[in-house]
Amino acid sequence: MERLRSWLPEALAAGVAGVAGSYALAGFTQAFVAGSLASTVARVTPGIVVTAAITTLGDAGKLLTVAGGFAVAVALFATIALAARAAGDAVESTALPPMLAGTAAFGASTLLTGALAPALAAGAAVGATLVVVPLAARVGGDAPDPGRRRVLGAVGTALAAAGVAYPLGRRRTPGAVADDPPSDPEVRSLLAEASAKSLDVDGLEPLVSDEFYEVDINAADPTLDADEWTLSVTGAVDEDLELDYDEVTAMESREVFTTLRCVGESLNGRKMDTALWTAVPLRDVLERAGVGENCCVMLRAADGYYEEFPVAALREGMLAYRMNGDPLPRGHGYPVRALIPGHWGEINVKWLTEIEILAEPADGYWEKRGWHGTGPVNTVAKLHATARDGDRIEVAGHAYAGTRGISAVEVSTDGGDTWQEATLSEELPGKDVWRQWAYAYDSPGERHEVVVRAIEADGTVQPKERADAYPSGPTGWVSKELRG
Ligand SMILES: Nc1nc2c(c(=O)[nH]1)N[C@H]1C(S)=C(S)[C@@H](COP(=O)(O)O)O[C@H]1N2
Ligand SMILES: [Mo]
Repeated sequence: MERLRSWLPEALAAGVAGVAGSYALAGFTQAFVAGSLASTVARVTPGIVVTAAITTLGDAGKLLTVAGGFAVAVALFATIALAARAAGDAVESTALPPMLAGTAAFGASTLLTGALAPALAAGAAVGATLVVVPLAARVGGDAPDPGRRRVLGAVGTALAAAGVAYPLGRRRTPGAVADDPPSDPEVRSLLAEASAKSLDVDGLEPLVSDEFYEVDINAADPTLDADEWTLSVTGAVDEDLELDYDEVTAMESREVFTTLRCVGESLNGRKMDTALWTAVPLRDVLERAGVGENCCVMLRAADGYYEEFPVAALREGMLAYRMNGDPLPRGHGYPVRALIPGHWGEINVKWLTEIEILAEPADGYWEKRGWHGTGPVNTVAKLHATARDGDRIEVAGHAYAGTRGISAVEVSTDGGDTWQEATLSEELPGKDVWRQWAYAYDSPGERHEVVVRAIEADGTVQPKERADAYPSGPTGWVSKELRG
């Protein structure tokens, strides 16, 4: 026990160094042990916990899985270091522990990630720590007691490893592959149109989102190479098809404004955004494969994600490969994702690799976890901006009804007793795109409740009844209490 405690600082330093070594060569990708472990943590966590994390923690949930991945990775290497020390102690060898620990750390990393170079770096860092920490403890000969020297040596080694690895790994973390400004004249003019049509209210996001939300099951997103990527069409088809990136992008494309909304967001949440996508229609691809009268499709992706929904929705779908004129950012599905107009975000599968036509319905990733998020979106009018100018108050937000379209937004400033029509942003081209609304009024000089509701294109009023995100998406009118 006593000996175990004396080894602990060194073992933890080995844990940190191993993670640092792996990060230095992998960056934040699936080849990084902590990234791969974080994805595993997220996947084996019971659906109900994941659901709670999404609806209550939002983006903090993702941070939590990343932190979990780090903790498990450090603990793994630390345990390896402890076991190696114990083995060395048993045979009274000082050479054995670093070699044993390094080899075991290399083996474990390879098994977890399948990536050799980062695993080698992790192994080397763990092994080296078991050499360096005892040396450092000996050099610091003046410190009062050996226990203290061991802790100082361990902390110093861990900090040094992290300090060296951080900038190296950062450089290896792939980001967006942007080539701005957008060179395509049609993209430029459509983006200019969206910006001109955006209402100018303080704190209101424009019609094309500045920050597009991200939701997926990964701690570290897949890093795909467009040159190696392929999309296969399989299952109940006349003929299996395989398309590569050049074939997809050679098809006749169009620029479409499309809004995405996550079924797991809160009623007035921030997981609804709009971009201009460059996309090719799926209809022609499906025709070539001969999809016939089948009921359903399963889309599969490089991150192991899969979602099932009716073929009828797929026929209206698209393969998107550019976003606002740039290649799809990695976080949004590089190189190719599905866009399924009017449907919840979850079937807009990113990093798409396979379209499997099914003869029978099946459950997708989220449906196995109790969600019903494969259908059309619920209608919503959000209230995100409140601007004041003297006694004037202006409230504003976005309204979205999928392909049903928005014809009006109504605002009540007296808790729903009376209603006025808000100003709407001019429509953007496209059948599946949100609109902004804004409404200015004289402050009543006292606490009052602002309520907003959307009217669909055919006159249907957004349902008033409130429901939580789980399982079928949030419903109800957004309301906000404002002080005089
Ligand atoms: N491969 C893959 N595609 C995915 C997901 C995922 O986890 N993996 N998440 C889905 C969910 S739940 C949503 S809401 C949208 C979000 O798209 P965005 O991250 O581009 O905003 O992607 C969908 N596509
Ligand atoms: Mo989602």
